Amino acid sequence: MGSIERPKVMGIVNATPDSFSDGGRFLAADAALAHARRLIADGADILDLGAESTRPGAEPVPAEVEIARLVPLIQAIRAESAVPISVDTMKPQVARAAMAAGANIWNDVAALRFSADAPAAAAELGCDVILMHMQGQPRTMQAEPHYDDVTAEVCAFLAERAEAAMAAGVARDRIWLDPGIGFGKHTTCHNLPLLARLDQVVALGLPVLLGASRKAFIGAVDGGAPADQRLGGSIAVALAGAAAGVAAVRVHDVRETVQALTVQAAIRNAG
Ligand code: HH2
Repeated sequence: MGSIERPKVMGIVNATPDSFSDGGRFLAADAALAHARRLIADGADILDLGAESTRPGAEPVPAEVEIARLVPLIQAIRAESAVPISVDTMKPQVARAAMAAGANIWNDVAALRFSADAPAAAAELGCDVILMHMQGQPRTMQAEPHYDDVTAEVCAFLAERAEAAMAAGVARDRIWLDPGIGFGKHTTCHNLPLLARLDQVVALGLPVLLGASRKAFIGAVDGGAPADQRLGGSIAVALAGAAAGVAAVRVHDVRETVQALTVQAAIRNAG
């Protein structure tokens, strides 16, 4: 038997400014590049750059603003590193600009559904595409999520979106799937059963990305721990994902996650 490899670690880089003043924007761009450098040094296998928050209730960001935040950052990272870059956007025009600037992966939490042009754009770009499950729309998705069988419904959705992408011309070996932890899912009633049956998502036969870092269900399980105190829970989910066979995890705390997954793989390989 060959040795078990750990999942790839995708580090999250937020390119969303807190302030809309020019000074704030400049500082935000600088801070995003510094953060990207830090995550590369910490061992990130992939960087995921986002310029539009998908948090419930977050305001949409126009495409030009997303492009203005992302393109200079991608160029600056590319000038010093060959690390694969993914871009977290629902807009084809942003994906096009990002790939032209040197990004490699389109991370679409809308799974190519929110723009009629999206499937054809993904095919034309020829980049890797992450198709994520979400019930509803980002602004309202946490209002009243409902499932009869969350895992079966997420799997059926992902299989359908992969078929739609391939029908539009996206190559099968470019497609990743993501169960969309926290996207239109009740904190514990939906996220926990889905995580318990992640092997069913993996069994769809395409690489799976798992994004659970610091999400609300961890706080719900651990007595209301705030987002900055969810590292232990985030690592627990990454380890569970690795045991279920996910290909990659999307995390804030790259160094700690790489270490946990490396030790887990070393133990499994010694057995
Ligand atoms: N989660 C968030 C954003 N993008 N993309 C994928 N593919 N999978 C995810 O689970 C995912 C994602 C959630 O982001 P949010 O909690 O709003 O903030 P952050 O970007 O800091 O994680």
